[in-house]
Amino acid sequence: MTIARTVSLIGAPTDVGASVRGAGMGPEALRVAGLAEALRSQRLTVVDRGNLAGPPNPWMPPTQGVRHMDEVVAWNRAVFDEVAAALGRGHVPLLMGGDHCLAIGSISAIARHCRERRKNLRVVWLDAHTDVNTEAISPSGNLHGMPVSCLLGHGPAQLVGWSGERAAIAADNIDFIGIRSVDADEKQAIRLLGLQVFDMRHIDEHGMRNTMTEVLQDVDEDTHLHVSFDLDCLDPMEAPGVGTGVRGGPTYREMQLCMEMIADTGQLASVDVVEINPALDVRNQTAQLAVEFIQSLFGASTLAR
Ligand code: 4U7
Ligand code: MN
Ligand code: MN
Ligand code: MN
Repeated sequence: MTIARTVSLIGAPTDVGASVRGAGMGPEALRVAGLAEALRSQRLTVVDRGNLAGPPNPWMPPTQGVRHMDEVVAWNRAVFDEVAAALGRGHVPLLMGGDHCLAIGSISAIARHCRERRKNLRVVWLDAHTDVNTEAISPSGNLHGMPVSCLLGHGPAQLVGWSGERAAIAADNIDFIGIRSVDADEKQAIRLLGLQVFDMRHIDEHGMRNTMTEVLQDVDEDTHLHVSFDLDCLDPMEAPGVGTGVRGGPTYREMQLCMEMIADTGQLASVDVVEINPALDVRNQTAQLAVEFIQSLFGASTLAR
C-alpha cells in the first residue's frame, strides 16, 4: 500500500559538530546527485526547502569538553523549527546534513510531534559509531559523537530537553545497525543505558535479514519510524566521502536489504542523511550511493512498480 506522500528536503550545510571540515557541502552534493529527481521518479512529491542558515565554523578547540557549543545550538534550533514545520504540514522531512549533531534538533522535533499525535517513535540509527558520548567522556569533544546521549537526556544541558521532556527518546526506542567503532567509555554507557546495538559481528553471524526482522518486529500502524543515516555506516571502499570512515561495513546488498525491509513496514515518516563529506569524496560517488539507498528506503524495488 502506498499513500501519496510529500517529502520536504531540508538542507543544513554545516560541519560545526564534526572532526574534519567538509560535511557542510553535503546538501549540495545530494542535490547534484539528483536526490529530488530520483524520489519524484517513484511518484513522490518532493519540495526542496533550500538550505537553512547558521553560523560559520569557528574551528576552535573544546571548552568544557565540547567544541562549538553555541554554533551547534544555533544550527540545531534552525533544524528543529524546520523539521517541526514540515511535520506540521504532514510532510516527510528529509534532513540533508551536515554532520550528525543535527540529529539532536531533528529527532527532538520528531519526538515532540509523536507525543502530540500519540505515535510510538522508533529510531533506526545506521552508523559505524554509536554517537553516545557525552562532554564528560568524549575523547574528541566533537558533538557529532554525542547526539544519542543528548536525545536520551544525558548530554550537555544546552542540548537536552528540546522535545519538551528531558529525554526525547528512551533506550527502547532506538536500534543501532552497522556499529564497529565504540569508544572505551561509550561501551560502559551502552551497557548502563541498555541500548540495543546490532554491531557488525551480529550482522556477520545472523545476517541483515534476521537483524532487521528483529529490529522491526514491533513496528505497527501507530509507529513513526525515523531513520538516521550516517553515510559512514557503509564501507569506506564504497563510500569514501566521509570524515570518520571505519572499514568493515555492510555490503551494498546488505544495506539495500536493510533499506527495503524498512520501506516494507510502510511506516517510514522522517529521515536524516548526514556526514557526507564531498571534500573527501571521489566524483560524488558517496552522495550518489546515498541517493540509491534513499530510493530503496522510500520503496523503490527491482520488480515492484
Ligand atoms: B559520527 C568518535 F572518538 N567516537 O566521539 C568521537 F572515534 O556522527 C567519533 O558517527 C564520532 O560520524 C563519530 O569523536 C561521529 C571518535
Ligand atoms: Mn553518526
Ligand atoms: Mn559515524
Ligand atoms: Mn528495540
